[in-house]
Amino acid sequence: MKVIVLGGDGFCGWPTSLKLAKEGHEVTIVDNLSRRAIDLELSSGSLTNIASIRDRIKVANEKIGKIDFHNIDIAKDFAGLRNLIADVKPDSIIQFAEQRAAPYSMIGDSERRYTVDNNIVGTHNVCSAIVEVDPSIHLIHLGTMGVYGYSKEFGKIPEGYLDIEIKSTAQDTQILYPANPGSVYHMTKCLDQLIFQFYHKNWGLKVTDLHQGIVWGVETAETKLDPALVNRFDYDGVYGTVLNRFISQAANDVPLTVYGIGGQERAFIHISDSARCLQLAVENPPADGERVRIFNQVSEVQSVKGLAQILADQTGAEVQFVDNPRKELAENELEVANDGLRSLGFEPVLLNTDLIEDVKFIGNETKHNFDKANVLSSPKW
Ligand code: NAD
Ligand code: USQ
Repeated sequence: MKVIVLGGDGFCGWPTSLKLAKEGHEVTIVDNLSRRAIDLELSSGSLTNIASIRDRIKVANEKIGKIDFHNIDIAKDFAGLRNLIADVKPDSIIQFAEQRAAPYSMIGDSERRYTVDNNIVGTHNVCSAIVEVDPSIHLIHLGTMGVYGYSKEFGKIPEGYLDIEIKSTAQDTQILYPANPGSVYHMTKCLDQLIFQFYHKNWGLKVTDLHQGIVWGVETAETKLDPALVNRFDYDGVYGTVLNRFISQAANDVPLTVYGIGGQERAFIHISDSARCLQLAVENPPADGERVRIFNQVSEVQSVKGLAQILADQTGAEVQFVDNPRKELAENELEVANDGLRSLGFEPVLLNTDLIEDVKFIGNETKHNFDKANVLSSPKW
């Protein structure tokens, strides 16, 4: 199949592109390299030494399969995006290209507006370009578990839709699960859902929206094949996600920074599983006319303090409870359905000894890049 991967230079997009190419698909990466620019803006960046996009593409073509690259800003260059789609004629387009850090989106006015402009306009441009070029192209979008609000208010979280009964008519129906964002970033993912719902209703757009949990780990079978293919690994207080931060902290003898009492439960998935799920979505498009298909792309639920304890037990790291810089529930209980991807063949890898392997890799290969000043750098909101 031909696949365009928007945001294919990023943490999830790069290993997914390699995986798809390895499986024999023809991959075209589109990325404006804005994450590399934000690394400079934040004086932070990947703990691993990521190669330039030019070297990544060269080595990927030598060692893995067919991957092409185009530097296009999908929010600002609609014509460039539309023309590329018309030239490539993809079977599917994966949309990873959004500003994805909740803390970044809460720093201040310019970061709030950038996140909304970039994510909403970018995603809308993709839908609009597909409708112009060929509405049969399958759009796969990376949503987030955060659209649901992490609560058990309505029981186990279903895959995107909620069964309800309308009291006045005693009618049973289904609605899009009530959106409950916790940051401007998460708000953009909630708005993306409405864009898809409307484009499907009006133009029959074929969409899979993958509500993904927090991705952890760094390497996949493909990124290990050459140092130039190594994946990025964020560890700072803005882009670093909780388990990867804990892994980098354990590897560098820094106490694990549990925010608040660590009672927040979240869904997790390993980076290899994330790429595998994208492969399953690409190879199994929804049927013609099927409503927006929503899958929860998650492997398991853990509490933040539980994660810290697992790592402390495995590595001897110290656990430190620090003031929570975020406005969020101190504790929540979460239970999530993931039957959709499982029905396509997804078998999740659970937190296990890989964790200690990642700590060793991060400790051995990247110690010289670790900057302690980046550990407690999260903005307060
Ligand atoms: P990332 O920041 O590492 O990668 C995003 C990529 O998109 C970057 O390379 C960036 O340069 C590019 N990009 C951003 N705006 C662009 C634009 N306007 N035009 C072209 N390229 C643009 O993020 P990631 O961790 O790989 O996340 C990818 C997607 O998956 C995001 O949409 C995110 O919301 C979602 N997601 C990520 C996680 C996670 O834990 N990392 C969890 C759930 C969902
Ligand atoms: N946390 C800590 N200590 C830390 C960092 C975080 O206790 O050092 C806590 C946070 O307070 C929060 C939880 O860990 O309760 C998760 O935080 P996170 O930064 O790992 O994840 P989040 O901000 O939710 O965002 C990440 C990705 C985002 C994706 C989302 C999936 O950056 O792109 O959408 O995970 S989910 O959380 O399932 O909505």
